[in-house]
Amino acid sequence: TILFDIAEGVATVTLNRPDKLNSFTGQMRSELRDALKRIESDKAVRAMVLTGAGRGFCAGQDLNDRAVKPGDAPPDTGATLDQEYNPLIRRLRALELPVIAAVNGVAAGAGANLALNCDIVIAGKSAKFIQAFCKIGLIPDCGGTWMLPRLIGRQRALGLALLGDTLPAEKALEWGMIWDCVADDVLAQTANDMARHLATQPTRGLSLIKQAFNQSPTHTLDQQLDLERDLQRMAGKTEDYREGVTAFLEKRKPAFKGE
Ligand code: LHQ
Repeated sequence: TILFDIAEGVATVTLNRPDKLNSFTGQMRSELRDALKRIESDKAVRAMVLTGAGRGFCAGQDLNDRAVKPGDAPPDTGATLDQEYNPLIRRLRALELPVIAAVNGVAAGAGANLALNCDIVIAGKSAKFIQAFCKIGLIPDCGGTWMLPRLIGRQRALGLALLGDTLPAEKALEWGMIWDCVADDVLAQTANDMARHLATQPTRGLSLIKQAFNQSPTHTLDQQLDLERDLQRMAGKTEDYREGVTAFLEKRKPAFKGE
């Protein structure tokens, strides 16, 4: 249910249940977890692209898995989040390399918020984002209630969450929810080009940037200044920093190793 490929320092993870718009089954969650684990342990991987096969990106939880027979107790949705989705989101956000979401079609429910947890979101023109949860009596999960107001402000975030309206990619771009919106037929190439570029950059430094931004929303300015000092100290000790300065002074292109 997941396709996995590594080339030129880029791991491409493709959600692959196109008939069901790549909605999440337990198997897909565990395959995605394994893919992220492989990326964590492979030093040659220095950027990741997450995308979907077929006409959808991901339609969220597979609702067939959540059907309740009359008389049966409903499955504990909190436990599903605790044991399966939340660890995936934490893992994705903690990856020490840049993650690009190439949103090729509809991203609904957990699928929308999975995309928004990537570092850079690029969508095809026909893509759309739906906080579909309210339509089945649930609340936005996978970090949606944390991420959305920070990306687009409380009014727009709460409106999307309460109404479950479809947000087309171009409007998502206008609202600052995503990085870019490109023609459908160039989406995969655009994301791959960006990922290949990022895979040649100072990976350790980029991961420290990510850490700073991940922590910033809960910090005061004083706390963030302290964090910047600590992370900059680490960045300043990397080989890539040394190479970056040397290459600049020698007026040549730097050759970063990611360390
Ligand atoms: C699907 C799904 C789907 C199964 C399309 N499941 N089959 C966390 C923790 C624990 C529990 C619960 O949930 C969560 C988090 C969540 O993600 S909750 C939110 C779950 N997602 C949704 O509510 C979205 C449901 N899907 C839709 O509203 C529509 O399919 C959208 C708007 C995404 C796309 O609409 P269309 O482009 O018109 O496509 P379609 O509806 O015809 O779907 C194509 C096929 O995919 C169809 O199957 P079929 O066999 O009839 O051709 C759908 O049944 C199937 N599919 N989403 N989530």
